[in-house]
Amino acid sequence: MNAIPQEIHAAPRSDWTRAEIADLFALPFADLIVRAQSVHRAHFDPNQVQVSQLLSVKTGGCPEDCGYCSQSARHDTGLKASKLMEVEAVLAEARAARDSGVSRFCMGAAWRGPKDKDLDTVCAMIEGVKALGMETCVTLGMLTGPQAQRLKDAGLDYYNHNLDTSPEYYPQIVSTRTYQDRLDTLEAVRTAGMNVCCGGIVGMGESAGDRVGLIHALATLPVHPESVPINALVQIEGTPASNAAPLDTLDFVRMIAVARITMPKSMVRLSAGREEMSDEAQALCFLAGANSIFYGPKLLTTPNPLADTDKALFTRLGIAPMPLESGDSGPKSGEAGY
Ligand code: SAM
Ligand code: DTB
Ligand code: SF4
Repeated sequence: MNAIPQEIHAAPRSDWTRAEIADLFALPFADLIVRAQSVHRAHFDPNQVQVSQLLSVKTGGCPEDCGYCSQSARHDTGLKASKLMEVEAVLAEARAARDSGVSRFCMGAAWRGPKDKDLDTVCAMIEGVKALGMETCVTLGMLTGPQAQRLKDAGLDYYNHNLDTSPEYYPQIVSTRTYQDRLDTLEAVRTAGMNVCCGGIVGMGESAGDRVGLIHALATLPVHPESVPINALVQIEGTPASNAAPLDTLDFVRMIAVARITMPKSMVRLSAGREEMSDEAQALCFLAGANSIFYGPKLLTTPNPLADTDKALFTRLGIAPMPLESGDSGPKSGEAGY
């Protein structure tokens, strides 16, 4: 425990070793949590949580084979596929989200990567959401450099693209794109000057070493992602990953804590999986340094806690939604929001 005083104010490092990260995971639970909370308090208001809302703007029928995903055309999940939404329909959803106090609107599309024609439509969505005064995030699959630049020019604040798991376990989960493809997309997003949102999933049957490997891959990126979503697998019937043993909640909390310690200035998002978590489990995640959630009744295709449930949780815990200027970037409106 003597490492805390020097560590808490330390600048972010990109030279973490796997051994150091494994040592963090191996700490007694209380030592790990107090260390994560100390780092968290050095960089953030511990009683504020950023809230974003998700919308699937193009659902299902995806050619990729990601083993966890409801939207892959290769898995029989019973999901109804739909075409890219009209811009006006998306803006109506964004307006409703803004009016309920949401500050960042995240749009997802079930593509391997966007076609140039579709990118025109997504750019119009981004411009429209920006005009509503919200931050924007999209997740559209793989990007080329010029595609990333187009999104930046449309005013995009964040691009979400996850590494999902360790480089070693990854081939067991996805075969249609490589880990290097994902790193290349992340580099294109960085080069275009956008904020990176990048994390992964826990609970897909990975080993403890794979969790170390995912954190290592994220924390040794040249610049840490501004936003790190940690997803607990939402088990979808018909997907290969749904056969994995259920995730131990305390292992999930450890993942959040190690992400917080290794990427001290990043927003760590308690992402998918909250629907199955108790208030107490979520409170432990916040204690471990999570400071962002998805808000609203749906993630992309699966349920999320209802807004009133989250408001009650925040009240129980004395948590306030993070005002825009306290977050990782974006417009400085000064408004607090859900
Ligand atoms: N199609 C794009 C892509 O994969 O690059 C964007 C959308 S994709 C659904 C975004 C991320 O959601 C995935 O990379 C994965 O990390 C997460 N995700 C998808 N299905 C999930 C599930 N069942 N449980 C937890 N996380 C999931
Ligand atoms: C991320 O890491 N998690 C979100 C967001 N980025 C796009 C998606 C979670 C999806 C959960 C399963 C579903 O709703 O289909
Ligand atoms: Fe397609 Fe994205 Fe789902 Fe993979 S995670 S199958 S790329 S929608």
